[in-house]
Amino acid sequence: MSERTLVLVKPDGVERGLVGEVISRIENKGLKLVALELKNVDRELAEQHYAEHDGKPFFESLIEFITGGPVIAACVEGPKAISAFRQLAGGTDPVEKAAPGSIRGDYGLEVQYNLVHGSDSEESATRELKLWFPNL
Ligand code: DAT
Ligand code: MG
Repeated sequence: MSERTLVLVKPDGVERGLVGEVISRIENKGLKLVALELKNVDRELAEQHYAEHDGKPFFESLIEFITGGPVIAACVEGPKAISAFRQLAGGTDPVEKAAPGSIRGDYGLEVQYNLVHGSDSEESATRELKLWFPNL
């Protein structure tokens, strides 16, 4: 069964020129790109995207970060696409949690600057894809 997930290359990844690297890893895994867009994120989209984190100590800083420069948004499809991309990304903290060989493990140091986002469940993927790609 094929499923779809939302992938973002966050502003740090775009700024550092890691878009091609992330897309290569997605394609090398065998996942397919269904939609791809460079986008400036406004505060409303950022707050909706990260609604589950509203009220946490890092929320304001996270919103400023994600609205601070363009991101790449992609709809990625394949068997188990949601967990497949979470595995490619690695754990949230690039040093403490992400294994070497993962995107965050190979390229990240700080939790806020962890380069990529991937939906964490079917419910999140459906909700996030509607937010980022309303016409898909
Ligand atoms: P993930 O992106 O792995 O799904 P998450 O949903 O728990 O992680 O958090 C969303 C983002 O918020 C995460 O990619 C980076 C930031 N973040 C999470 N925990 C943080 C913390 N303790 N301090 C600063 N930023 C944090
Ligand atoms: Mg998350």
